[in-house]
Amino acid sequence: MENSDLFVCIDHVAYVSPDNEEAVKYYTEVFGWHEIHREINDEQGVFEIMMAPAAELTEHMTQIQLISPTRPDATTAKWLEKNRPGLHHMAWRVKDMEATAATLRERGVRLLYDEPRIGTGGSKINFIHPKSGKGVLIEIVEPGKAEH
Ligand code: V0V
Ligand code: CO
Repeated sequence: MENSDLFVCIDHVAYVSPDNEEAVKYYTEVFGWHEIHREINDEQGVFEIMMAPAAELTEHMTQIQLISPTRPDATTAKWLEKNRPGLHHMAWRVKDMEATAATLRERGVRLLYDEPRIGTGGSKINFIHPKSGKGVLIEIVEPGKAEH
């Protein structure tokens, strides 16, 4: 795959805290961000709220994903035992999950899942392990049909 076809844009940056309702209130009232979507992802053990700088999403608009863990064994709950609330991962949007994952694997990148899992709004997601992400947890996401 050509380098210029691998990634589209930064889809979202994720902020993890124990209290998502408190976080969304602050982002809305103080920072003026707009809530555009919320859901619980049981597999990932997260309650997530997608925030945008405008009421309507436009193509390539980066979102902020506010996350709280929904159970003590969630990866983000374990992360909060070791870290203060803060930035947890960034997500790079891809056009073709299978092709991008195959190219990254060819280049020796460690992906967490053999097959993509389901993320926000029916998207396909996988993660680059922080050891392969220069110390950063990087999600790769192919949006679901309802999104851009
Ligand atoms: C752990 N490490 C991190 C990190 N979490 N580094 C940067 N950013 C993070 N968020 C480092 C940690 O400092 C250790 O480095 C090493 O990785 C191993 O960490 P650990 O504490 O032993 O944790 P593990 O290995 O049990 O779990 C780490 C991984 C886990 C990345 C494997 O968090 C995971 O499976 N993440 C993928 C799923 C996920 O994060 N789901 C929540 C978002 P040293 O000390 O060894 O140097 S769900 C989502 O975003 C959705 C649904 C969506 O967008 O649609
Ligand atoms: Co995410």
